[in-house]
Amino acid sequence: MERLTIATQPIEGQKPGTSGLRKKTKVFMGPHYLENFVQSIWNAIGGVAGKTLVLGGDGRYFNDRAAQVILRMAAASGARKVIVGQGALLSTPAASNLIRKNETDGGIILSASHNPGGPEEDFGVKFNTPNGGPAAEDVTARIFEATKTLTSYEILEAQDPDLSQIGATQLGGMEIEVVDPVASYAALMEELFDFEAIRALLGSGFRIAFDAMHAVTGPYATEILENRLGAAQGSVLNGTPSADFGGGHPDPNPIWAKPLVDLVMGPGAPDFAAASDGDGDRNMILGRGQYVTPSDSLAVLAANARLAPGYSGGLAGVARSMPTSRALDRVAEARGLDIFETPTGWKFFGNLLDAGRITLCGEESAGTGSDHVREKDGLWAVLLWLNILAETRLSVQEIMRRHWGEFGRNYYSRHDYEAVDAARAEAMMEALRARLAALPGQEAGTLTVAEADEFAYHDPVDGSHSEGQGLRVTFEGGARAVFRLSGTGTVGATLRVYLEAVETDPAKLEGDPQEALAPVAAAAEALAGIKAHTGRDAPDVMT
Ligand code: VG1
Ligand code: CO
Repeated sequence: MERLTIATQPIEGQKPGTSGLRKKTKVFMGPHYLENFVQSIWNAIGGVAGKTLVLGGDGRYFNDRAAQVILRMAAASGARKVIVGQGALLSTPAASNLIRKNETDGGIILSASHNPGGPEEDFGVKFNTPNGGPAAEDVTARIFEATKTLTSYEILEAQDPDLSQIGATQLGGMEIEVVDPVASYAALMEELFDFEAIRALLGSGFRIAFDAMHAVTGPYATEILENRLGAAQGSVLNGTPSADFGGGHPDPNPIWAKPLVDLVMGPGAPDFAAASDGDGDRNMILGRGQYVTPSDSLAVLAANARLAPGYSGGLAGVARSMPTSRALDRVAEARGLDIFETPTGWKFFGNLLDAGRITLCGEESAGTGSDHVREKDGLWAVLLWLNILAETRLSVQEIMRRHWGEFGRNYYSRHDYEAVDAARAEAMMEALRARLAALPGQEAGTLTVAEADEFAYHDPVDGSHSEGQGLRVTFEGGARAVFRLSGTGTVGATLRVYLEAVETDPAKLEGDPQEALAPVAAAAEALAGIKAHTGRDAPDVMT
């Protein structure tokens, strides 16, 4: 086994986005591309000599090859040990759990999350720090800086170690421990939730469906929902991970998981249904005849978390990303909980969770989680919902009616314009940005602007500051429109327009969201000129 030093040159554009570095798979497979980025991670964290890391991914195309390259690079740079999920598979929350449980020096997750996979689609690499969470902005900035000055990387010339068998092996003096990807995570879930109560619910004729979308949660959901909780066999749909996610987008929303939505809206619907994304950190919650928006789900979980053993002591506080609806704020206010508003991306919750300022947090993009790990966690959200349903014996629809009746309803929808010409999208944002200060008092469609600004975040724990985190316009009466460019796309720019309207009139709590939001959508168009700037008549995706 020979340790090689390979000469290389900086590769442009290796700048981590909202969640790690995401590019077309072919780009990642290009000469030195993966190696450069991984060596830059090592360089940015002071090397990996003597360190222990966790490694795994969502099973997409190139996951297996990339894992072998990273192992040989870790060994060449003197890492002590790498803990790898069997078959190089780990869901994102399970990787976070292993990083924490084993008190490691961090880990690498191979995933482009909800983006499609395959040779023509997307791949991604993300570094998580010893707290189990995605690297904070100062670390990702150091990684990016390192990519710009790189001249060589270290790699071992060796045969591929066998990652298909659980157990310990060696690679050039480095220990590799191949672990069951599910075991430690499932044990953590048993600590947090009342499995007996959920088992009783599922044994009482309550039927569930979980769509793993051909992605990494299949084995987790099968073990936890079917084997341990006794859900009927076949409750887990599309449960075998595949390299191209069955040719679909592993994105749990009403567009990409439409068959599941059709199932709960049709005859013979199950009582509860859910889906998760490519890497298992997102969730979509459904009940018979009911779609629960992620923002509402977060609010419901915050209001009812006490019903689960892991949260029976109450919540220290809660947080949501800025574009997430303010349904959570209503719960926080009613319950006297501290609430924080952070920029988009899970990395911004890390400090609040580490400092014990919050217990629960979430994003409108179908991510909810708690202080049990430092990532959002799809199956965790499903289990907390099931625990709440087991305790209350209410239907999902009844839970939502009760929630809106108590707190009011924040109608909410996100309109995405995908693969827009980047310069045109930037121009739209720039034009709106320039007008923000002048907007208060102006009319936009049938609404009047109350406040407008560009969101910046001051981290109350470490004092760090993040600028340019989305343009937000609040209207009189409490409606809101937020504009942001995505940091996870791989083609052009994706414009996200987040729309919200508050309703407390008991007679208007069960309307159609797009109808309730039509005045806000019209106001957003009037203010930003989306159609003229992007050349698009309508959004590509509405969630
Ligand atoms: C999107 C979501 C954001 C989420 C991020 C990573 O980012 O909006 O809320 O944290 O994806 O989620 P952006 O920059 O495209 O809006 V995942 O499940 O893709 O790791
Ligand atoms: Co994800």
